[in-house]
Amino acid sequence: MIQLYGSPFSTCTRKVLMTLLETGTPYQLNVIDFAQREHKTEPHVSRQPFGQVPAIDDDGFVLFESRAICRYLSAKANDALVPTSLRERALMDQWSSVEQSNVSPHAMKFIYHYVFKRAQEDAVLDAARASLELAFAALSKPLATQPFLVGDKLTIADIGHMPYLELLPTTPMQASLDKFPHVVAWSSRLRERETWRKIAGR
Ligand SMILES: N[C@@H](CCC(=O)N[C@@H](CS)C(=O)NCC(=O)O)C(=O)O
Repeated sequence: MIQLYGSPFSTCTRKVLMTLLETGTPYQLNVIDFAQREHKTEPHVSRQPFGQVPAIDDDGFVLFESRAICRYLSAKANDALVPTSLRERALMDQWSSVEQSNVSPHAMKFIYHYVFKRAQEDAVLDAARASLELAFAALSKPLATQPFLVGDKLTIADIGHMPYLELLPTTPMQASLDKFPHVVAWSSRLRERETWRKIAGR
């Protein structure tokens, strides 16, 4: 059985949890206690050299980096969450890169400030808001005509955005999100999936 090392509140762990649930992969979550700094000490740093979560151990095969883990888990499940055609796979990779570069770092500024209470300067939040609005405008284009980022099937690219779509509406970014109805509709569809509701505890 897949051993997952992470925290149920960590955004990156949540991507892996959703992938595990969407693929019906049996797993065991081993909670890494941040308060005890377990993420920065052995045995965790042998699994994840940067002292971060998540990491998995699949029968002795250890893997870290949430997006790589999601790809691996999907591949193990007959690539359930990856499109079959070359061009659709390329589009999935494109939107995953957008999540990694244009969404996650900026969304985390709001999440640090408003959810985890790690204060960010106003200028940092303003810059993050501008970057996120640019990303939401880009995401709106495919979402105007299809339910998911790549056609009509959930892929890893959608899953990657989920932790941010769950938490940003609890911050002042809600006002920005409201300017992008296709993003809001996509977010609602994803947030209502049974798998995500389980992760979010709803
Ligand atoms: N690129 C890594 C990022 C992992 C990451 O930033 N994890 C956070 C929790 S979501 C963490 O462990 N933070 C603690 C730290 O950096 O000390 C991934 O996608 O797995």
